[in-house]
This record gives sequence, C-alpha cells and structure tokens, in this order.
Amino acid sequence: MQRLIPTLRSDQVDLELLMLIRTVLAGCKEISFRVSQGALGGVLGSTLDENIQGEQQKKLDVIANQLLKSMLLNDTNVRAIASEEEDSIVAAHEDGKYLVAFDPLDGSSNIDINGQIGTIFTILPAIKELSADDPKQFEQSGRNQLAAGYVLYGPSTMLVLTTGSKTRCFTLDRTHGGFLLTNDEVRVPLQTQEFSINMANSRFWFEPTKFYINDLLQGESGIRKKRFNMRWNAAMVGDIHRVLTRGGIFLYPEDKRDPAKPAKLRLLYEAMPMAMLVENAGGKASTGLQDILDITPDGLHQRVPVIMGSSDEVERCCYYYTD
Ligand code: FBP
Repeated sequence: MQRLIPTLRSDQVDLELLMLIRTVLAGCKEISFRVSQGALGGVLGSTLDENIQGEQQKKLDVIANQLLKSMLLNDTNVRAIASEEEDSIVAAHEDGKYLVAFDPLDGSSNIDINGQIGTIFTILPAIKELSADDPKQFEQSGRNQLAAGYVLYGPSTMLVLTTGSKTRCFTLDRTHGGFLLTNDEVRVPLQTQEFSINMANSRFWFEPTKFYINDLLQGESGIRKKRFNMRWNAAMVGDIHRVLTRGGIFLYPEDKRDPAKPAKLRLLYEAMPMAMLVENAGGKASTGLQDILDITPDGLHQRVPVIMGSSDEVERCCYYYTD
C-alpha cells in the first residue's frame, strides 16, 4: 500500500507544504494515541475553563490544542496559527510561508461517551505584506486553501486530505505508525436518501429548513416520492466522513435559539476545510445562499450555516432558501 508522502509527491505538492502536513499529522498521531487511552490516560472529563466560544473546554480539547500548537509553532514554515481553542491569532515565524487554522478536537460532546471525534485543519498561504500577528492574515476565502483535511479518531484512525486536486483517504497503520492510502479518489454520489441534522432543534428552525426537512420526512407519500433515512453523529467530522463514504446531505442551518449566534459551525476551521474536501470529491457545499468556499472570513471564529454533501440533493435543498 502506498504511503502518504510518495502519494503527495506524485501530486508535485510543494516540499515545504508537504513537510508542514507531516507536522500536523505528527500532532494528530499523538492525539490519536491519547484518545485511545481514554480514562486510562486521564483525558476524559471537562476543565473549569471556557473557550472564546463560551463553551466549557474538555480536557482533551486543551491537550489536543496544546499538542498541535507547540508542534506548529516550532515549524519554521508556519507564519501564524488560529484555533477554535485560541482567542486570537498566534504568531510563529515572520518568514513562514503558511498559515494553519484548526479545530483540535471536533465533536467534543462525544469524548466522554467514546464516540467519534476528530481534528480538522486547513492550510493557507501567508500574506507577505502583513505581519505574523495580524488577524487579517486569515481573511482569505476558502478558494485560497492549499490543503484541507481531517483526522477521524474512530475504530480506526483515518486521514481524509486534499491538496487541491483529489480528495483521498488514508488509514493509520499502527504497526509502523504511518498513514497508508486506502482510497485514491473519493467521489460523493450525486444523489442520496440519507440526511443529517439535529432534529431536536426543529422548533427553532426558519421556514426554509422546516419545509425542506418536512418534505424529506413525507417520504414516498410526499413530493420527493422516496423514503429518506436520518443519521446524526453529533460530530461534524463523523457526519461528513459518512457523507464522503456513501453520500448524504449534512445540515447545520441557522436557527432562532440565540439571535446573537444564529449559526453554530465555524467558517475558518470547520466549514471551509470540509467544503474543500466535499467539492473536490464531486459534492457541493453551501450556506443555502452561496458556496461556502466563496466566503471571505471577517473574523477567526465567524459562524456560518452549513449544507453540504451529494450535489443534486444540496442544489435541491438550496432552492428552499433562495425562493
Ligand atoms: P466542536 O465540538 O468542535 O465544538 O464542534 C461543534 C460540533 O460538535 C460539531 O462537530 C457537530 O456537528 C455539532 O457541534 C453538534 O452540535 P449539536 O450538539 O447541536 O448536535
């Protein structure tokens, strides 16, 4: 089986970018080990602290963030980093060519129940004219991403990665500690009969979401004339992995729960990298009104509504938001 580095070399990926991807993955391998230790490693449970999102931090959120942060700040290719667990931009090397934004531990609510969790990351070019500590470094649209990926800590540890062309899957071989290529070209089926949304929020949804989901739930007797099934992992990394593997549509729409924060998922280190992976696998990623990759973030922790997956189904869903 082909290893990660020769696979990326065959894509003529820039050597420095390749080395940086290796740094990110070295952190993820350590996180994978800590996750697999669970209670034995004392990594379960919460801290008493809250992050800038107002969320109580899990011990593993902090451990994963610290691991990735220290490895990336030591990599001379890095100009600056941004993380879900860091209030603001963290400067690294003034002459670093790259920026890295990441969600160190996605699906935090699954940690204590041994559920699927993961690390999501994106790599952008550093803006030469700006200093390393200028938050405007990350005000770049998703079309500027040089690489995007996630590592899923599940029964096996899997890496899903794109460096601009294909979306590929690799599996961590624990015997020699390296990622081996297990799917050379991920393709999301155009159509699907599987949707993914937190139904518990339905009374807070805006009309377009209510109408769209209601039409799915009507199944064969409704306008869709076919039955739809539902899945919800409560971890975007797990839900998107299922969508990339067998198709589907994943939604985290805006709702009325908190008018100050109508959307939940973060653009820079959740929606943007996932959108690049899905689009490069032939799927579609939208807010309902525009492609997620066309948005330029105006803040490190900006939130956006998310609809992504099988392109025919996402297109159909977007009609409900544009009409
Ligand atoms: P974090 O765990 O990184 O904060 O991510 C947010 C998230 O857990 C997503 O992974 C997931 O899709 C969503 O929140 C689950 O939300 P809910 O708790 O409303 O089901």
